Amino acid sequence: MITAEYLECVGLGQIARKVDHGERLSREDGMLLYEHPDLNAVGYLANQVRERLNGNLAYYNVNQHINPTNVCNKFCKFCAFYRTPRDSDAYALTREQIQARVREKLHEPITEIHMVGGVNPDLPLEYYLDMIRAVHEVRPSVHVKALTMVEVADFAQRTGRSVEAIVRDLKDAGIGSFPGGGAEVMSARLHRLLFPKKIDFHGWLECAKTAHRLGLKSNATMLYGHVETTEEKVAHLLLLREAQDETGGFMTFIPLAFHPENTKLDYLKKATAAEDLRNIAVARLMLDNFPHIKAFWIMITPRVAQIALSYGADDIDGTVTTEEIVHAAGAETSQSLSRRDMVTLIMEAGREPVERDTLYHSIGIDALRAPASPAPRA
Ligand code: V47
Repeated sequence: MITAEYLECVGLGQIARKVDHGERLSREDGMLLYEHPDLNAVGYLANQVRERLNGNLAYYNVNQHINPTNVCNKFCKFCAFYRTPRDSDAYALTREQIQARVREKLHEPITEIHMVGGVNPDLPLEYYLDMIRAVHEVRPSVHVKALTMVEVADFAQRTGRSVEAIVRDLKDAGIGSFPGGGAEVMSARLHRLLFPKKIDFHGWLECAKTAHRLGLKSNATMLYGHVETTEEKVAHLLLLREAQDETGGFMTFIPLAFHPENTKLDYLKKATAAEDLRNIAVARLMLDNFPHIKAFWIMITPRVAQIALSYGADDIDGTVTTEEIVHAAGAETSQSLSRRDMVTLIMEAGREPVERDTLYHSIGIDALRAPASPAPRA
């Protein structure tokens, strides 16, 4: 058992006291939490915050992923999904194809459609506005969580209009919120090295804060397990915490484990489960103003996501149907799970499943809580 004496003994006494009193942790605390040899002690502290904020609840949703295009002009070194227009498997879905994808799943109780893809210079803003309208024509009440700040900034740049005007257009078309991707790790060094064609973190934060001021919520991610340093990860968390102090518009933080296969960084090894848990735990402790921390089962496997529910996470994302971006980079998890699987995963981890919508409103009492077969292994 981890006791106050033990935490004192291993040099975590001061952080434990801050956690106990709900005090904000410093940059130095973040560094120590990342580098401390006892992951379980770090997880124990994160679990205290997790249970204070979210009790025994663990959230999931029923969602569908649609990637409108794989053509991208950003050429990020960590990405295996993008294609150039000349590649034989390059695509951009038409409005009819998008509607067909939505129609295919109409029998499923999907509440969210998650739409991200490449930054395709041939697709104008109007394509995306129409894409959102097209989804709602088929499924009027679904929440469309779409695009990232990278696309928003790109539209502003291409059209010569303000970020605010672009966000207003997207809102008028029916966008519900923004997913978290695009900032990767907020470091000028990593920006130069891995994704120099994308907006830098100043631009990403400005777009996110603009969206929040216009009443749209968003998520935030951090891509870890490549060539980032601990200092860079702690700085990323602090920048997000500062932005959240200003706007309160972030819903959840999602650490994303880098998958190297088919990328320009394919010589790197995939992050270990211990690193996955560490990133979740440190995020929970540092991001004291984020209501939720998500363990995205697709990235870290359902098994590690279950453990993460005791290391700071209170959300495991959704049924997903059908993930393509990380699977292009060698993810071995399945591309979707059923609603029953999500409930079983959470219950096996000793938590209480809550189906949520994108904005974390709970969707009734879960009728699926009866015991079921064991959760899937991959
Ligand atoms: O920004 C790209 C990441 C992100 C790889 O908001 C990779 O609920 C690992 O943002 N290995 C896009 N990661 C996905 C994203 C997301 C995912 C799930 C939920 C939410 C949410 C948002 O995917 C990109 C990038 O960081 N990514 N390639 C790769 N090889």
